[in-house]
Amino acid sequence: MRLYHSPTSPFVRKVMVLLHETGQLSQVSLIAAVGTPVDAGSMPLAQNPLGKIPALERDDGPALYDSRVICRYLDGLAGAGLYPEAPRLWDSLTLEATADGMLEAAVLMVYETRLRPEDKQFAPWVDGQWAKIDRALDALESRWIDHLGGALDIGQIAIGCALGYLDFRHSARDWRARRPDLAAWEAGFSGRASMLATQPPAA
Ligand SMILES: N[C@@H](CCC(=O)N[C@@H](CS)C(=O)NCC(=O)O)C(=O)O
Repeated sequence: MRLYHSPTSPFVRKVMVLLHETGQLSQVSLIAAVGTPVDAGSMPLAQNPLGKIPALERDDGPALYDSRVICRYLDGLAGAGLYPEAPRLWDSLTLEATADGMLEAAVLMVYETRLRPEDKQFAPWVDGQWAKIDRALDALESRWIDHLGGALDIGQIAIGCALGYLDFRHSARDWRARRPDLAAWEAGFSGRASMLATQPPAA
């Protein structure tokens, strides 16, 4: 299998962490891909018409995207059980959706400041994206700590990658303030071998 990859993409990181955790790294070759919504660059447009990474090429079927689909596929291949039985499954998937929503907002904030000319940037829009992340962080602190402390699942992997991306791109926002339990969970989770091996390069 071939994974279109960038070391700075938090969505790619979800897939990489899952590959580490399920012992499948040797099954996948990494293909570097770079691009943005305004310049597709080397993004895998033939594999993913949305022009986004990650995308996973398989020998026996069409390429898979997005990170949620790829993670579930790879978990199934390994029989790893990172998607528990219902009803816990619904919590795991909601946690993953929360992490992905945080990441989408966080990536859009980066695009707004990096890709849009300064005179066209719209601060209320950026603030609105951060407000989504801020509410999600509050929900994690108040409602999800028990789940995060349970057996490893896709929800934890996704949240670990989302918090890592906030540290990577939005550290000045100090997400840990007012969230001691989430900060303590992250301190432990970020020490896993899979998380250490997939840290983004220094910004
Ligand atoms: N929902 C997608 C999001 C993927 C995504 O937004 N990836 C970014 C890199 S972090 C990307 O490819 N951006 C290029 C673009 O939007 O054109 C997933 O989970 O895979």
